[in-house]
Amino acid sequence: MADRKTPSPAHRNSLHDHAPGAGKTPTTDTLGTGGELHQSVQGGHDHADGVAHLTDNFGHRIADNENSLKAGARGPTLLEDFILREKIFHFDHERIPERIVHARGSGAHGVFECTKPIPHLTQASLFQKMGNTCPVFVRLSTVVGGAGSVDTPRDVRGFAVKFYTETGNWDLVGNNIPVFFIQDAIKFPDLVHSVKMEADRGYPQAASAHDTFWDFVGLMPESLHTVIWAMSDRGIPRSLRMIEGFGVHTFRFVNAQGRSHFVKFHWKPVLGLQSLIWDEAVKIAGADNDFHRRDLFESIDQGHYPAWDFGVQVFDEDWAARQPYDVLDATKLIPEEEIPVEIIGRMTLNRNVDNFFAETEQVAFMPSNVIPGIDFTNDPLLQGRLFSYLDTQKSRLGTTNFHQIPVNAPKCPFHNFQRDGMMQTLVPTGRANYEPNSLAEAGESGGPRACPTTGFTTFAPNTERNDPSEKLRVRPESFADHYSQPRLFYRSQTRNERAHIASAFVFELSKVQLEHVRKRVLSQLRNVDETLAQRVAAGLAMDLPEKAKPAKEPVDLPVSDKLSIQKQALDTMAGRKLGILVAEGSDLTQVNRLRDIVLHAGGTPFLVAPRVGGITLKGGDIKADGQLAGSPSVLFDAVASVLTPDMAEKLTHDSAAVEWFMTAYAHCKTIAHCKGTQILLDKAGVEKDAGVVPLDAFAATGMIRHWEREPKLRDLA
Ligand code: HDE
Repeated sequence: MADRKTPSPAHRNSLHDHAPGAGKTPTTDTLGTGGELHQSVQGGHDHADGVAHLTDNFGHRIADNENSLKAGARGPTLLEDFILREKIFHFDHERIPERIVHARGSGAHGVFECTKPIPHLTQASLFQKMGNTCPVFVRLSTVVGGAGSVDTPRDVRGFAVKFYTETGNWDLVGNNIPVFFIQDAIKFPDLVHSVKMEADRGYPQAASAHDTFWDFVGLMPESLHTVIWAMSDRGIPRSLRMIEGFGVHTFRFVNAQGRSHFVKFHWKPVLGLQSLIWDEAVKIAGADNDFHRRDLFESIDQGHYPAWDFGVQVFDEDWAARQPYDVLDATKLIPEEEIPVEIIGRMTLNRNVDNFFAETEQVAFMPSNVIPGIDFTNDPLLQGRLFSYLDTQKSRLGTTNFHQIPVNAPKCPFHNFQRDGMMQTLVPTGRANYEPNSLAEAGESGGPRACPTTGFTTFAPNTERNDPSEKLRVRPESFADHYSQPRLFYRSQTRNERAHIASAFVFELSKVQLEHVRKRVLSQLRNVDETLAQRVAAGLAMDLPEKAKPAKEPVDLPVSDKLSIQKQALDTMAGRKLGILVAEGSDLTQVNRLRDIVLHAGGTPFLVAPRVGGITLKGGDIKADGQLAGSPSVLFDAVASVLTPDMAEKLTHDSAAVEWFMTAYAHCKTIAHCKGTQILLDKAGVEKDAGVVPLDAFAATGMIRHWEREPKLRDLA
């Protein structure tokens, strides 16, 4: 493994520059920072032999960190022990409420660079000049599970990006699926309650395969589009570095002349899209609970920085009005074949967090954080979100001053008359805490003033086919077609991908206890695609129920290849991991050859051996990266083995070794092997095919999955 990269001090501190009292004073005229009052947690004033003295939170040095103060050596502990009390008091309060959704996430810092300026479309500062850069913080998450749940459940993934622009923070809080389950914010608590663990029994954790979720789905056909995406391979990504991101809603771009266009935002992973196979996802949950978190952390740590191209689909109101769906409806996407995604920037994640709690846990995203040049639309889901996120931060972070937490603070100056509140860490000077004031006329600081020319102005013309004089609790007629787009999605998949979707429905519905719920979902699926409904019914051994009556008859839309992962798969080893099985006497030259191929292509080789400490190969001694039983092949994109015939024979009696090949084969992975390994392959039932190759064919075969093997292993009919 490569050495851990240590960022330069300047780099590390970039986020902290605007922390209260940290050198620069971003808030000079109204929010004096109190300079010397703010000592850093690391101290810096108090070193002995380069090691800081241990103190309590008020700076008192601690002489003994092993023993509490007692009345006699075996006596009771004294209340007087302020050191013990402070330590335990603080510990007792370490946890804050976890996010009600997206509780489990991984964060990283990075940079966004504009690669194609678009001032004609938007005045957003970061898109004005080629090469403009701005720091970002990204949090990628699962939705349903709690903070300590697994990384690989079938779920949507959150894709939240905070751009620290020179005109303020812009939060693009999206998902890895371009549509959402519901059309109106008022249904969000119902959706989330239905999918989270059931209220009486407290399970299942991090899983949608249970009664209440599917009950909701069957009764809310608008959810089907997102459901079919979640049931597809998109719901079980191989890596957080290999997911797309979507802003989901239609937003507005507004240019300097006040002209507006609609826009949809996209993130496209440079490493390409890749997913797991369901059986793999299940096994990984046991083999490495932190599979995605570890993968992201390690790749950044090793300097393999994940990157995404940032793209936009831009269109105007006239185009929108001609579509068979409403662009304000978050359950609809715009096929890329209709409006291509124009790439205008790239984001690279290049620094892990220094502290998980301070940054990843405390980061507060809010879709209401927009900058001049970007504005909202009347999408009723987006409108509800604009309320919700500000609210949630108060209950999660406990104070209206959550914006002062370094990861949330803007990196541009901010000045206003908001004052006080719990955990106020800024020390404003002067008495100008209201406006208008004339204090400047007396030579005092009068504080900041509004900026009509450069400040945020809401895009005024409400042209979104709307009559604002009517107050109505209704769903617009234009939101009524719930089936055409899930049908489009299903029909745009490859044969294997369709089979995966059908299997996912069967798996999930097989966990549903209520017969009428299964039936209702099947009756909905008949509107999506009859063959899908038949496959699912057959998998459950159920008769097909009557078709649900659609509010609007679906139509057939032209197939979109961009909706399929397999149709876009990249044949690359970059970012992928090769597991190499070795044992006593393996040929080191061959091992090194494999390692070089993978490293050269930007991948990671990982040596697996029956014993991890040290091993004598033909050609030298090495240490393995992982022990066989603890490093099952589900953790790798492809496997290779370099074994002497003797060792291979011995390993045929080790179920971990047999399973290593059996599952690699079942998951359609490349298996590159030496002659000696053959006996082990035979035991594992591995048959020869284009993906089972001799070692010297590994470079040409690569680490792509061999889907053509799948019909031999699974019923795809
Ligand atoms: Fe969220 N969502 N959401 N959401 N959401 C939250 O905010 C909410 C929606 C998304 O990594 C919460 O700070 C409502 C759509 C992401 O910190 C909460 C509605 C999309 C994250 C909340 C939606 C998202 C959240 C929980 C319907 C994709 C994680 C903690 C009106 C476009 C951000 C928090 C992170 C988090 C509310 C719908 C994405 C409770 C009310 C649609 C990626 O405020």
